[in-house]
Amino acid sequence: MPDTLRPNSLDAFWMPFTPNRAFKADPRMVVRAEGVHYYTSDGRAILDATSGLWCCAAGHGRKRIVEAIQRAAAELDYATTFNLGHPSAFEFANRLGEITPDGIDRIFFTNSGSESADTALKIALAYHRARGKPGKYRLIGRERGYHGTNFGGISVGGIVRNRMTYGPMVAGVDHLPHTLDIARNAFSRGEPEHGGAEFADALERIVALHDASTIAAVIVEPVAGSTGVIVPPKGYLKRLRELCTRHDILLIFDEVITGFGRLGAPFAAQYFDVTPDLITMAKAITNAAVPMGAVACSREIYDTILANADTPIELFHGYTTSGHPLACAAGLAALDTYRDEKLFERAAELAPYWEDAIHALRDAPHVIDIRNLGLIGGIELEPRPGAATQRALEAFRKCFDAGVLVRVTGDIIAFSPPLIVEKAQIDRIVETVRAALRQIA
Ligand code: PXG
Repeated sequence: MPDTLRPNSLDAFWMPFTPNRAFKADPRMVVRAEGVHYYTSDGRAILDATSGLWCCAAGHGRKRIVEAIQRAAAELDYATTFNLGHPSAFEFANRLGEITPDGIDRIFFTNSGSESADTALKIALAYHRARGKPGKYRLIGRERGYHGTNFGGISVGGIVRNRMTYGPMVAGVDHLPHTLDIARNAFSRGEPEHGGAEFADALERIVALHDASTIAAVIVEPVAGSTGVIVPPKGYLKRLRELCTRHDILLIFDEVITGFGRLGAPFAAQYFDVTPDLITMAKAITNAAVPMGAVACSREIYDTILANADTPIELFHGYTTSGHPLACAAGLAALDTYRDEKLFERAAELAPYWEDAIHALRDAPHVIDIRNLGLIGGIELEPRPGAATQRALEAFRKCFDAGVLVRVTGDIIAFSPPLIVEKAQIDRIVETVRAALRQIA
């Protein structure tokens, strides 16, 4: 690394979800990005097979978005949205409402996926209270769910390491079983065949245990990303929707990963033709050029909370930078980019090629399952005896050294290439992973 690019010390920055000691002993630095590539401090191009962190859907360094941010910063650097307005926040909410499912178009702005998850849970509770049903307070998540790192999100989330350190979680939470069933569904192409109804029917058991009159909401990722790409079995989400409706329980889709074209439709809700009551989003909402998140709510929820408020402020919730002008400008430019370049359609067209490409790794060493949907892929490796997660970590390093950035979680290699990826680049990702798997023990 040239000296000019090496910070004096790597100690001060406490890196998130990173083995700090290992990283700082052997750092990987990127200093520039454009299109589907990062460029390292030593001048190498790295093909980004993860869209940053599932977020740069249109690829990196998009001029239209950069210029929109520059203009916004020069014109209105900041304005609160507490009891004061600025046009781009309203405009962006309207534009988001044009691509969300019909009627799910009341938009609350946050700054991240974690804040979106907690916001959605709070809105669900406020809704039932506004309807005179404050007894509906339980929140139902799912094993292996990821809804960010705030207390609400880790409570409904299902990742033990994200929870066990942090003491009592939010009270009144229960969990559905996760839907990964490698024994029956290994190497499924797209939605797995087995288990849809039975995994969803687990909600009936939770209802039988607690009674529906105590349950506010169910929150799930339509496709679980962080815990290694878990694609819902056929019929699962439809059945979950039916059960929630039957029991007067709100259904929240956490679309922080699946939103903005990842599956070839604006949201997973449209892809699966299942309409939740609330949708959380973040990441690609601005192509990740400025941090932002949002929660889209049904009109029924918004109208009920507004109509029944007993104080002028209807919802006691919000963030200093909710609807920040730079984020709104980036978001509007991102939506223009997605629309004009037809990137959601492009993802849908590329999905079969992507599916064939990653399933070609079935015979590569250590592979015990391959999962895919839209432009998402996951390859599960057999854990090395006594050293779980090591194989995937080594594969990650080999791929990076060979110029391809993948993401690993446990013993799973996860992919979410930018929606602008070319077929030849998909081939390169797959061949790089194959070579990496051949090199590791
Ligand atoms: N919900 C879902 C479904 C997510 O995937 C969040 C909420 C939280 O978003 P913020 O913006 O607060 O990070 C996420 C985040 C990974 C990985 O490796 C995925 C996420 C974050 C970090 C790593 O898969 N998703």
